[in-house]
Amino acid sequence: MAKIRLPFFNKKNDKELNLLPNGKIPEHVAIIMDGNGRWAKKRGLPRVAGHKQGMDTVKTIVKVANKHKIKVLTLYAFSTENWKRPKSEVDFIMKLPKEFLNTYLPDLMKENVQIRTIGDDGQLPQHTIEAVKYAKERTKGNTGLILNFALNYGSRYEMVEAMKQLVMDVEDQKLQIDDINESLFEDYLYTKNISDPDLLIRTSGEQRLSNFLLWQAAYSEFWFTDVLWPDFSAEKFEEALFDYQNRKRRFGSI
Ligand code: V07
Repeated sequence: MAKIRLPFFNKKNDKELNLLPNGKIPEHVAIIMDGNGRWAKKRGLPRVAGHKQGMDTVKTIVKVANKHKIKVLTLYAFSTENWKRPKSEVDFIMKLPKEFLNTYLPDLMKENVQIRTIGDDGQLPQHTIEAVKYAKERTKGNTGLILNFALNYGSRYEMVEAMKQLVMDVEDQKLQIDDINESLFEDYLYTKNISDPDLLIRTSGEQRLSNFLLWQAAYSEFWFTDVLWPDFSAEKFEEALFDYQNRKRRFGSI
């Protein structure tokens, strides 16, 4: 059988590493794209310059995910806590979905990428909602990578909303309390019909979940890097995939 070699350079020790030819590739990768503001500050630029550069990194990483036949890529773009930032920064960030789509939607169509979102998108500005809605509509027939943006997403909020809906369905006698189990609960989450993340990456040195996919990441492998999101590269992403290939997952068994 032909050996698939996917070479990349590890800049630290100049040693060439390969993804394992028969190694497993995570079906679902989730990423906390952290360090955009810090990247800008280091260069004497306004924080928003970091967000803009971070947007271009998204496109790079989508290409790599597609190349390795990853099925779902979930990106934490805006959390329910991010509203606490200065209004001018929030306003700028809310224009990024449209800017991203204006630049990249033709490419994403060619690459057969399907755009989805998780989170409470009803609270986003109308222009953001419309840009995202249009992209979801345009790409809904695409069968390649699912590019899933977490927009105004918070995991605790997601679970509380799920619980409210569950209670309503019990009150309406659509459900009985004894019907409630883990699998049914998952049907009430934004991630209904999406497998749990196999690999969760966070950039820029922080090592915490920050209210991202608390339920879904119960058995995820975690991978952290000090690299700031705007500097995150195809090579770094492949380093994370290589690391994942060398882990043993047991899901609680021995
Ligand atoms: C955002 C750029 C990446 C770094 C982290 C925060 C800033 C792409 C999108 C996007 C969202 C939906 C969509 C297409 C693109 C985006 C926000 C922030 C809110 F359909 N990047 N990016 N959305 N950042």
